[in-house]
This record gives sequence, C-alpha cells and structure tokens, in this order.
Amino acid sequence: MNPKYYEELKKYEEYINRKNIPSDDYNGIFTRWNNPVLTAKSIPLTWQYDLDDKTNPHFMKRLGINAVLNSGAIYLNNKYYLIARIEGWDRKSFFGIAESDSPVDGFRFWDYPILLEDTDKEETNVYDVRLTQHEDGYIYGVFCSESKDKTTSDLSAAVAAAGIIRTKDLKTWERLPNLITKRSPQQRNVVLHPEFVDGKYAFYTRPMDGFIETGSGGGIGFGVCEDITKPVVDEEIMTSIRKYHTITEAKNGAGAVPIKTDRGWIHIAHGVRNTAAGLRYVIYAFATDLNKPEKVIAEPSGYLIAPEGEERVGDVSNVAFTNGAIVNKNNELYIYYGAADTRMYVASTTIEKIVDYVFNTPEDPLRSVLCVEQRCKMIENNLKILAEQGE
Ligand code: BGC
Ligand code: BMA
Repeated sequence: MNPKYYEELKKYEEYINRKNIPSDDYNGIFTRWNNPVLTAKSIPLTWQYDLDDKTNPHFMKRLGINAVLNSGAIYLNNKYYLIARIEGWDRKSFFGIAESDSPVDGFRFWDYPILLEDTDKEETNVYDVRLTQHEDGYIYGVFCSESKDKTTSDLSAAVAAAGIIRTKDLKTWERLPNLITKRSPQQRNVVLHPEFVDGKYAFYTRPMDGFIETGSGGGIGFGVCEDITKPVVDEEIMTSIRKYHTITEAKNGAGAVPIKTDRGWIHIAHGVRNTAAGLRYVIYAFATDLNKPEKVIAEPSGYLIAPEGEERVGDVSNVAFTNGAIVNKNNELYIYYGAADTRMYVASTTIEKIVDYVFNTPEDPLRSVLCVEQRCKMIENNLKILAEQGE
C-alpha cells in the first residue's frame, strides 16, 4: 500500500474525531456550532482513491468529492443519521448515510453510498432528500430528481420532479414512481407529512412554472394523495405564502419534516430573495394547525438562520438551506443546514424555545414605518423597565 494512504487516513480520522464547539454568539433562540458537521473531508478515502498500487501508483484521487451539503436527518435508536447530498468533482450528486452517537460531531459515512434503483433513464441528478418517519411504518425519502428539458435548445434547461424512496432500516430502499402534481409542471423541495391527513398521504409541495422561477407559484403548497405507490396530487393549496419585500419574495420551500408540538406543527423552511449578487437563501420558521397542517397559525417575522462568516463562503455564496432536523429524546432540536452549497453545519435549540420563538415573535408588518413602530413599542417598554430598576 502506498504510504500516502496511511498519512491521509490519519488526517481523515483526526478530522472525523474532532470535537465540535458551541459558538459564543448569543441570540437566545439557538446555538450555532463552530465546526461544520460534514464536509468533503468527511468522505472516506475508499470513495475517492483507487487503493491498488498497480493501477494508481501515484495515489491520486480518481473520483474526487466537491461538496457535502443539504442533508436529510433522522433519529433512530438513539443515533443521529444524516443522509447527505454528496457532489462529485463531476457535479453529479448522490446520497450517503453518515451516522453518529452525537448530534454535533463524529458523523461517519457507511461503507457505500446509496445506489438508487435506476427507474428513469432521463434522470441526470438527484439531491436534497427529506426523511419522513411515517405513521404507516415506513421511512420515506423524498428528493429532487432532475432531468434535462428536451423541449428547448437551451442546454441548461431542466425539469425538476419529486422522487420517492422508502425503507424500514435505511439499508434496503424501494423506489416508488415520482410524484405527479397535476397543476404544477415542476417540483422541488417536496416533503411528506409524517401523519395521514383524512386518511391520505399529505405532501408539502412547491409549485413552480419554470425550473428556477416559481412564476405564479405562490409559496409552499400542500396536497394529498390516496396511494403512495401511485403518487398523484390533484390540487395544491397554499400554506406559507411568498410576500413582497420579505425574505420569501423570490421563492420559499419546505425544509425539514414538520415537527409535532402541543401548540402546532413547527416548520423550518427556506426563503429566497433576489439581489444584485444573486439569490440569497435563509431559513425561517412557521407553525401550522395540528388538525389542519396546511393552515398557518404563526409566522414570526424575518429569518431564523442566515448564512454568517465562513458559512457564506463556498460554491454558491449566500445560501443557508435546510432539509433536515432532529428532535432527540430530551426534546432538544438540532437543525442541520447546508452552507454555500458546500458543507453542513448544525444549530441547536429545544422544542420549548422553538415554540416560544414561533408563537411569541411578532409577525412582519410588511412596511418600514410599521416595523419601526413595532420596534419603538418594545424600546419604550424596555426603557420603562430599566427606569423602574433605576438603571
Ligand atoms: C442544482 C441545485 C439547485 C437547482 C436550482 C440544480 O441543478 O443542482 O443545487 O438548487 O439547480 O438552482
Ligand atoms: C436550490 C436547492 C438547493 C440549493 C439552493 C441554492 O434550489 O434545491 O439544492 O442549496 O438551490 O443553490
């Protein structure tokens, strides 16, 4: 074996075993963790190097990895699992399962990535899986399945659809047909709701007219289907809608699978606005009714997590994107998020705090003057409190 292998293996082991450190930035809502939880450096050497001295005498990376990003997440038997989007040097992405006993560090990939059943020869790329532990007993993965749009001569024109896989053990995956949404030609950011709604499977969708532009698509949609093995959604109704001059103006989409709390379903989603420097992706939260999971009952103003510091640096700057969160048995909540389409970070909080945040943070009054009034009211009250305390 080339001695380089042992040198690289040592570096890899040190990297996987390094402990994460909570950041001392305070906002009371969540704690950021300083180190990424997954990066291209987390990928095993066996996935990248040919270890045969005869065919690889210079110990070269033959199939390199560019980025590890947007991961689905699930908590099973006290273990934390991330199903990451792994992107090769060839720009194709695929899924791999990383496991840890800790929510914030130590994630190690299983021996092999997931080899999806090849059900559609037109499918070119797959990404951003959401893992739903459904009450029907299966764990579902809903992801974006992308193909070339052959109806135009534009080489980059593409069609996005929602692919569906399911498993009971994360090891054997069955592929179901892609979701058909009758009203929307394109779908990305589809999430399966964990419970039946009126006896049906329920999906959060993201109706859009084009591959990038949502066009008339008003926000995060919701639709039901009878049979998950022949998944068709006839009608989509709106949940959290896009609004002018907010963080969701250009588009928004479901993120992590909604979390059930006694006050409502907590959604951790993403919002996008356009800027001179390109699209800016942030993470926001809202709640829907326990009995009508499409009905928004609370939506705090602004973002929950925006990319900061080194999170902003990478292939697609200005992107914080989530498609996975975990609630553990202590009711701690870990939000996993991709940064700059390059690596994965985690932010931690508790169910108690996220419920307080979602239900007690004021809504966006949508106009500067009203936002200033909202802030002045709080300042006035604060100054009174400080005066009473003789500060
Ligand atoms: C990329 C995604 C991106 C999407 C829309 C896809 O080709 O792989 O990362 O979200 O285009 O820009
Ligand atoms: C999207 C997503 C992500 C990505 C983001 C920013 O449309 O589906 O894959 O993080 O764009 O590029």
